[in-house]
Amino acid sequence: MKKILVTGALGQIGSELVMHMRNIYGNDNVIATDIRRIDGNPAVESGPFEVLDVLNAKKMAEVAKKHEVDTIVHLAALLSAVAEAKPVLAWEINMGGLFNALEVARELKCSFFTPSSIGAFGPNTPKDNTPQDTIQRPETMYGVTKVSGEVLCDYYFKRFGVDTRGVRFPGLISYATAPGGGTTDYAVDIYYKALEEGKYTSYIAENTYMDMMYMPDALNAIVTLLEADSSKLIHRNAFNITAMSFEPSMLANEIKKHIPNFTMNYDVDPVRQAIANSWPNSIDCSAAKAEWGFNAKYDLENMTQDMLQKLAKKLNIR
Ligand code: AKB
Repeated sequence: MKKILVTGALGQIGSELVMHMRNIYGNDNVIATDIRRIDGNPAVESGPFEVLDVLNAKKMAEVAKKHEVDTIVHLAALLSAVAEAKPVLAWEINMGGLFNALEVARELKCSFFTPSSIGAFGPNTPKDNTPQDTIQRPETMYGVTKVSGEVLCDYYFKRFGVDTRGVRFPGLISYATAPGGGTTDYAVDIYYKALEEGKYTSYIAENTYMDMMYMPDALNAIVTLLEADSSKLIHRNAFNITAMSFEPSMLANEIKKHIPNFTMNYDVDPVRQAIANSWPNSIDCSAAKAEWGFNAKYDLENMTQDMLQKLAKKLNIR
């Protein structure tokens, strides 16, 4: 039986992952933690919740021991655009938090999952069909922490036998919880603005392709990798995974099929555009497919249909 501690549980991935895993493993077996408590949040109300700052190593160990966890899903981190604005804080949180979580996993012999990102690649990485094993010299602090995190997780596996696993997430799109401070966030914002105002100004330029994935596929990927047979894993930290790659106008055209009057224009943000330019156009996820059966169900078409339907309901828009 798994008993799972989740850090950053009220963030974009965490708030949905906690509910997804509580459905699978039982409410009491998923311990949600975050730096702040948000009363009324389903992840807070439907099972155990603890306030936990990931920089507080002592408290992290205490919470893990108290709940006798055997698995840690470490999500707390700053995303790319915020990390670029606050690089020192990003290093502290992304690396300090990861180190503390790995140490708890080592002490308590826990399995461990933490996400990496397409941000772990850089301008001299092959841009199309980016291989699983390739050049990783990112030029953002976010990317630096993601590559360092991958290497550190591999180290904990080889040196201490901690069962560390991870994926390089593309931009994640969901209707439940908004992302905060990422480069790919435009692909979420656009749905809100399309429904609320019928128009959107993209801060990412035309012809900028990035990989994306709908949240249900991301949640399935985490659970499938955590459950995967260890002996089949050649790679660990971290697997390329993706569901689709598009540029902003392709997303706008898909939305127009449902909201014909929707219009889009561009006001490019140089900081986020530079980050996007340094990332791949599309990544190759054949290693994830071969080693643990990764499979994405949603493409641009069925994701857009589902997003608009669910978001309209959430925003009370007919
Ligand atoms: C971001 O844009 O920072 C994230 C990511 C791709 O890691 N969504």
